[in-house]
Parts: sequence; structure tokens; C-alpha cells
Amino acid sequence: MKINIYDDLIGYEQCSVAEMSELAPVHLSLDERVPGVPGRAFELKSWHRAWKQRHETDESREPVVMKVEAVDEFQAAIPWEQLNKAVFLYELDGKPLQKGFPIRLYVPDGSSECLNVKSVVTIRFLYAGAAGEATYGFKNSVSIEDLRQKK
Ligand SMILES: Nc1nc2c(c(=O)[nH]1)N[C@H]1C(S)=C(S)[C@@H](COP(=O)(O)O)O[C@H]1N2
Ligand SMILES: [Mo]
Repeated sequence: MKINIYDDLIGYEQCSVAEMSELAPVHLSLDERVPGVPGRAFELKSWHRAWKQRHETDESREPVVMKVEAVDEFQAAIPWEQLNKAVFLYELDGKPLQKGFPIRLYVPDGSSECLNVKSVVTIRFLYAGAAGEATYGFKNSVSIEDLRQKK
């Protein structure tokens, strides 16, 4: 499964988990950032810097927000400053993830554990606007029932 990556400065690319983790300079046990949780992870910010280098993009410009979307359409938007310790879990016991495949985001410095998005398939790096608060939830979460009740 490929992961869709959008970056305002670079454009759009699809990467496999293997391609992403090979490029990532910092790999660690997830336990080092999220005590008690097993698995292998790579660091988000150093991966993103390496990815930008590969695309010969201005490294001094940092995103304002990262948005991620999951297979089940759960999504989160997270201010860049909350992502200093963020990692992507990609392997458990040397095998691809059962829960959270293809990769799962963990945000140890995040405002909520709800930001630990499982089964991330789209990642967006946004450079414009204000970061605001982190948000999360299901896309198109307004149901027919909500509309009928005119909430
Ligand atoms: N793809 C996806 N990721 C998700 C969710 C979800 O519904 N779908 N729920 C979030 C919420 S609200 C929480 S509290 C945590 C729960 O993580 P856990 O299943 O490891 O306890 O996952 C987050 N990641
Ligand atoms: Mo949650």
C-alpha cells in the first residue's frame, strides 16, 4: 500500500512504507517515545527534512500544520510545534502492522492521545496560515440524522 504525501513546497508523491523508512535517518523503539508501547518507529521531522533534501527544497521553511488521513477517514490536523517528538510506527515484531497498517502516527507532545492516528494513508504538509489548535475526528462527520435534526 502506498502512502500519499502532499507538501505545499514539493507537490505530490506516493511512497511505500519501505521507501519512507529507508529515507528516515532516525529509527527507534516506539517505547522510547511512548512508554509501554512496542514496535519500531521512525521520526517524523527528520524524515520530512530528508524528504525535502531529496527534492532540493528550501529546508529553512517549516510547515505550519501537518494533516493526516486514515483508511477509515479518521483525520487529524496538528500544529508543527506539537510534532517535535512525533514518530510513525511501521513494524511490530519485525512484521508489518496488524493494527494501524500501513503506518500509525504517535504524537507524544500532542494535546490529545486521539491524535495517534492509525492506518495513515495521506499526509499533508501545509505552510500557510495559522496553526491554531490540533483537531481530529471523522471526515464528513455530519450524518443524515444530524441534518434532519438541523443541529
Ligand atoms: N484511523 C483511526 N485512528 C484513530 C482513531 C480512529 O477512529 N481511526 N481513533 C483515535 C482515538 S479517538 C484514540 S483515543 C486512539 C485510540 O488508540 P488505541 O486504539 O491504541 O487505544 O486512536 C486514535 N486513532
Ligand atoms: Mo480518543
